[in-house]
Amino acid sequence: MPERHVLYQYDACPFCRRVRQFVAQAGIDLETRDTLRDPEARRELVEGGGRSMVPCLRIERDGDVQWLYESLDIIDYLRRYHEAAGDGRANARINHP
Ligand SMILES: N[C@@H](CCC(=O)N[C@@H](CS)C(=O)NCC(=O)O)C(=O)O
Repeated sequence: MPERHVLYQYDACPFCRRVRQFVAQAGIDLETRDTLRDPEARRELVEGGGRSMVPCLRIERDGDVQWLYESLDIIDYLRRYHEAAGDGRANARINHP
């Protein structure tokens, strides 16, 4: 069963940039929400994940929702997921902020 992933982030955040760069290099198609420009996105993040910290990956699987914080954990998760799915260039390297 495929998962649905949404990245909560904003442009100026270096940790978000690190995740966005990995996603771009890996050729992963990922929906994003900007928590600075979009108050609704920020509310979803705080209510769902419990913190306003970004980046945060919302993972939906079989109706269950998990909120994953920490840029390196998000990259690791996406890498493994897309490697297992056999798509993307999931071995792309990580840039440090
Ligand atoms: N260790 C975290 C650091 C994330 C972080 O510090 N994010 C900042 C923005 S650059 C933030 O969201 N600060 C506000 C908050 O914690 O609510 C990571 O690697 O993702």
